[in-house]
Amino acid sequence: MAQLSRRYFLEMALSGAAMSAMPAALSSAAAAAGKKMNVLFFAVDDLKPNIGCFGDPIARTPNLDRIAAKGTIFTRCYCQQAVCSPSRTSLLTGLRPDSTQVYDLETHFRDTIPNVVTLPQQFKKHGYHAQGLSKIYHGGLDDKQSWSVPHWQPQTPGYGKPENLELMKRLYAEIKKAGKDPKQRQNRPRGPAWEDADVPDNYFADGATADRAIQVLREIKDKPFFFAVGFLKPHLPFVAPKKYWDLYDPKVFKFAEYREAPKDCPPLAMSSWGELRAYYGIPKQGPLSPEQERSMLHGYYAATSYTDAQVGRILDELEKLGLADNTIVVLWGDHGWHLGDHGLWCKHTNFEQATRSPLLISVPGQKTAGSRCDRLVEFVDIAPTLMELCGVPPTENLEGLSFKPLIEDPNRAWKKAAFSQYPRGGGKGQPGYMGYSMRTDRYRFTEWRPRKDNGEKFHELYDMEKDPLETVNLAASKENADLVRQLSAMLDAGWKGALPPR
Ligand SMILES: [Ca+2]
Repeated sequence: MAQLSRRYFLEMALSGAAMSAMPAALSSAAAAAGKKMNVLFFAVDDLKPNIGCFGDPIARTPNLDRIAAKGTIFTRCYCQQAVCSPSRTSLLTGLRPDSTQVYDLETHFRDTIPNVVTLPQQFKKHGYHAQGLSKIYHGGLDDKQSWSVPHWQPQTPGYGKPENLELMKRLYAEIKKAGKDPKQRQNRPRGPAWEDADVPDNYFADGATADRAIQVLREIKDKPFFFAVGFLKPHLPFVAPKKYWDLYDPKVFKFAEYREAPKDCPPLAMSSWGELRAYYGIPKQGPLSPEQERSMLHGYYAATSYTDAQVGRILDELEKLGLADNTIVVLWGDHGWHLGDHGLWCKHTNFEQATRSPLLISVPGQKTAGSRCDRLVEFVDIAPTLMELCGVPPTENLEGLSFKPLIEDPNRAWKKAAFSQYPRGGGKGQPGYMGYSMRTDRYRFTEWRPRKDNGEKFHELYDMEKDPLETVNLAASKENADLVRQLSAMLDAGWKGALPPR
């Protein structure tokens, strides 16, 4: 029976065939009552898997752990490009960056693929109320067609301490005085990279978003919904109410063990972490001071706990309203983050720390509650999975695979590789490079291809079993030439070549 149902699910997933409204193996009391499955969809900005249920001994994330206890943790999930808008666009369309043509923070997918039907839009088309709060698409790049009602953005201050509010006023005034518009992205002044103001949760955006989410749940509880709630933390600046900083003794934070570029790696692999350097008081060149580094670590964890608490308030309301039995809860962080490893901060690379992203899902009635799945999955898989779980037909040309079979059986055979990419260089008429990266069970392999001409390619190869910190690029060594050739062929075969056997 188990064997039969596994094959059945795999075939369903691969063929993209008509979906049953509520697959038998995941049926629940909700199905018996004839209720449709809702989706509560949490998008967390810059959250890496430094989370209790992912095995982080420091993180205080009881509410993310609550989702895990009722669902599945995906320990090896990869984003398709380690920066906000390309990653989110890919996830929300179920298409990879080469199909969306969104590689930066400016391009809107309606300009490149105007007729695409997004994940929330498909739910809307099939009888669901689709609503989004705060950052779901990247800031300023919202998509009206995705939602049943206008998207909502929190309007809250960026800092809580009077001296930081004063500083921001001064920085804005300086930019205006220089004849520039401080509201434009490239001119926007940056304040301190962290802050521990003693303010209530809803003083900042994520607390206000949770307040709004609770109100919305009460309004939409009687109709099937796809409800997307975005959180801005732990994105920089690491501004969180003081009580979340107080959860951690600063002495517990350990600095990254390996702090250099990998031996023999091409310079293209590295970033200059310009995002962090734009913040007030951060050096424009060279490393952070140990004090700054400790504050960065402390701030990242505090901001994560702050968001975790907001997730918890919404989960409480879901339960209070009696919706927990027919609501799938899914939570993801849009990419990983370098917390000092390789001497790097922020995202913007193809390394494991930037591409590996947290994914949690709980499906009411799932028999594998509390399970951990170590198979390779990708963000493009989320759209087909949610459509299948809710009996919503799949949109056209999806480039991911529903991982519902892994929710059923976390140990079954699955994809041979997960794919990410990152552009480097270019701009001002220069085509630059695209780094195509592939995570297999054992290796990370990256090929930097010139985007327009036939110039030189550069390779990176890391043995993640023997060298999980990616300290040595093995691609440079002649003895690995055969392995590089094999992995290169696998990269060329792409995601279709990495699908599980039927
Ligand atoms: Ca992000």
